[in-house]
Amino acid sequence: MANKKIYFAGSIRGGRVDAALYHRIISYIQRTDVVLTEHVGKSNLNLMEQGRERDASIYDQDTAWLRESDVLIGECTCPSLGVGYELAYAEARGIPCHIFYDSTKAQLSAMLTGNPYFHIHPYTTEADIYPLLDQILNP
Ligand code: 6IA
Repeated sequence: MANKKIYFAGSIRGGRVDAALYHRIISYIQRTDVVLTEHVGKSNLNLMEQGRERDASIYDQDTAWLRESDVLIGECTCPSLGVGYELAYAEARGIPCHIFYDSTKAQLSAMLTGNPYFHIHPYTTEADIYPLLDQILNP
């Protein structure tokens, strides 16, 4: 299926150490498919809490995008409460979830690795990610 809708999940307030990597993964997916959450890879995000009303609109938009997505792809090397929440939200709605993390830098939560619902892809170099994305996007 061409033009899948991909929900890319990556840390925002959990820390932006991997923001450039998110950007590269998003650009790669966009060569063939649609990324609903392009902003996750942007370098100049405002990370500050902006009040419950602004955050409520972020929550409403993101959960709407999750419900319309075909696949969730999460980069989970940098732990993020929001990404963990999104994974559980997607699982509850039967949306396939693929989790990537650099196993030389991080250990994933047992709440993810212990759940057979999730497709988990530990990698040791960024180059490993792209052929796996090809398989996910063009099964
Ligand atoms: O707990 P975190 O902030 O690390 O959660 C990150 C995840 O939550 C990402 O995968 C996003 O989908 C979602 N998320 C968290 N904050 C935002 C956000 N903030 N905008 C959109 N999605 C978010 C405002 C930044 C902005 C002005 C573009």
